[in-house]
Amino acid sequence: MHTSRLRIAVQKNGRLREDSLRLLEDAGISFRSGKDQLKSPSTNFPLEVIFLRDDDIPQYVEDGVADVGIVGENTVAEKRKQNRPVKKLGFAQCRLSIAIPRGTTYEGTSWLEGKNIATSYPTIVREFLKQRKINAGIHEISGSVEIAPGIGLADAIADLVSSGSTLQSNGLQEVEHIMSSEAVLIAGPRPPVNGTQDILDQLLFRIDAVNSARNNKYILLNCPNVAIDQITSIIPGMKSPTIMPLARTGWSSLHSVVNENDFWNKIDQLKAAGAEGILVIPIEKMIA
Ligand code: PRT
Ligand code: ZN
Repeated sequence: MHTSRLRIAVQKNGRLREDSLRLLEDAGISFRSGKDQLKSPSTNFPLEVIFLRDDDIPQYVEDGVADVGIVGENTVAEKRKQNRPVKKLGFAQCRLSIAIPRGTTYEGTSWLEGKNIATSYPTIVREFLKQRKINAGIHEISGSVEIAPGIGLADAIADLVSSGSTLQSNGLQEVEHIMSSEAVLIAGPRPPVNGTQDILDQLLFRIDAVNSARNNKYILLNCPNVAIDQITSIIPGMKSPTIMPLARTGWSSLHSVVNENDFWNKIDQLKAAGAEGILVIPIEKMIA
């Protein structure tokens, strides 16, 4: 039995909060809800959530005030604290890009020479420019970066982009992709103490089960027995599909698992191979 708890830092308000808490809940870790709390101990797992601004999470994790934290890779790269990325979490995907006014001819990074770039990511942008031997001014602003060119504050911006609609509605075009980012679980520089490594291992095991389930679907279909081999090669599943005879002679029901990413492609192949009555069902947890 552990008396210790793993302290995990989660964004207090913002884009990461809901998905971070949902991941923990899907991993079977429950909390008493309450939005204004600074700390929330789990009621059924030796873990405590500490709610912080995302910018502060790398420092708190470095200092050991939190054992682990959930932040964007962009924040980890910007803050440059002693953080170890432990696991990518598959949400909050975005990219940090440079954008300039639409209609401007851009012939490469040399366009940026001598220009002013507004950004909330000065460290990452400075490094990007240094590697390309470009001299440009960096104007650090903390929010609404996309309006900077329009009000004459900067020639270009470097900001996070997901759908691209913010750039679009501010008359900007994306010209350089600096980095891709998603939410990541980070740990501090020192090895965890008092049994928290065991708790972290259990948490990571559960996160894997949740994320594999999210990325896969359970699939059931009917097929003529002559098509079983071909269909098995299309959807081999975790070990191999389950095959059960149908009451109708010469036909079987085949059950397997299919990855979300090539799902539609597989469905087309299955139909071509003679599959009928295809059912696709979400999986709640998946343990290999
Ligand atoms: O208050 P606190 O400091 O905790 O929050 P914050 O305002 O710094 O962060 P928040 O909640 O906006 O974002 C937290 C994290 O979410 C970021 O660090 C990224 O890792 C991730 N993330 C993913 C994003 C986006 N996608 C995103 N699209 N963060 C911000 N944006 C913004 C972007 O800055 C721009 O204003 O959304 C706009 C662009 O979106 P599109 O869809 O129009 O392209
Ligand atoms: Zn922030």
